[in-house]
Amino acid sequence: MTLLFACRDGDGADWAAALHADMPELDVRVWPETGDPDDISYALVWGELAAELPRFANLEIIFSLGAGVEHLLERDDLPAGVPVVRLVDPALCAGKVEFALMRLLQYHRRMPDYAAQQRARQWRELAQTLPDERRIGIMGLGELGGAVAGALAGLGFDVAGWTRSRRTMAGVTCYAGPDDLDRFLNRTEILLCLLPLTPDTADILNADLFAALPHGAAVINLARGGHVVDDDLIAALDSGHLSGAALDVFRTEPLPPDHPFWTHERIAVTPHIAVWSRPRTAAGMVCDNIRRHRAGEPLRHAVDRARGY
Ligand code: NDP
Ligand code: OXD
Repeated sequence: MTLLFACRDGDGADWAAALHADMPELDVRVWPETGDPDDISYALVWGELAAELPRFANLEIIFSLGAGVEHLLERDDLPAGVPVVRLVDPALCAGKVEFALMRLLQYHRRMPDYAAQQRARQWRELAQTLPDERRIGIMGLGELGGAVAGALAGLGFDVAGWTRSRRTMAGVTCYAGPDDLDRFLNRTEILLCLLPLTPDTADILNADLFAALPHGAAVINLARGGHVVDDDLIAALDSGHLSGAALDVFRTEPLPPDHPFWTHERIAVTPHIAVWSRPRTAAGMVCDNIRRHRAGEPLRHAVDRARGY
């Protein structure tokens, strides 16, 4: 029973130790030390190393080393018929809530405006909005978006969410599908994107979507760079329609040095650090699924390949 850990920047030794601690009988190999490719029954993989997967003829489960799976599903050489499981890690979820709240509260409390005032040595009190008057919209109410929505509702914000299928959630106004999108956007002053990247959601943060937001809205993208049409975002900020954008993810990562996002005064850039999956909290989910698989039980957090998430 052999698992290959394949991630260029990941800490293979820490992952191997955490997987062993939970499942001592698991033989863990760390890429590029794969040994005989036919031994590999499980792969825990991230990024471009997904290109290696067709080499392993006896794969039984492909685990994504992150919550997102587009790095796997977008490949046309992904081994057919092998289940794909994504990482759902309580610490990853908590970290996402923490980072999202930090960004949302910065816009809610007008921190970018105060930063501009500081640069101009200006002492001026700006109007404050109470949480129940602040309309926040979250695209995606899954593991991550749902947790952020719950935390915001707990703080008393006026929260709405937009999903593919219709949902109900206490304290959150729920919208679903393309027909509801404009109504959801029209009421959203701070928009947070936590959608998976799929053919339906690629380029969704575009000129039409920005135009449907109220004047002065801010946009936060903590999902994938492929959701944003970069030029449309810059145009919406330069026209003054959007007041700001906070971006953690980009079409090309690292963000190229000459990309205009770096220097735009209304854009906050972070280098895809909203949250990381950690071996101590995430290895258990991988081992649990291997046990389930061996016992013939359904896997948890398996991805629907056709749906794309
Ligand atoms: P989930 O699969 O749990 O949730 C996805 C949500 O998006 C669901 O609510 C789903 O709707 C909704 N959705 C999917 N497609 C559509 C659509 N076409 N229209 C409307 N809603 C849609 O994902 P997670 O919450 O775990 O993760 C979301 C994404 O966050 C990941 O795919 C990843 O790309 C990104 N991420 C980024 C990180 C970072 O550090 N920047 C870290 C971790 C994740 P429904 O409820 O109807 O299924
Ligand atoms: C993820 C990520 O998908 O870190 O987990 O981007």
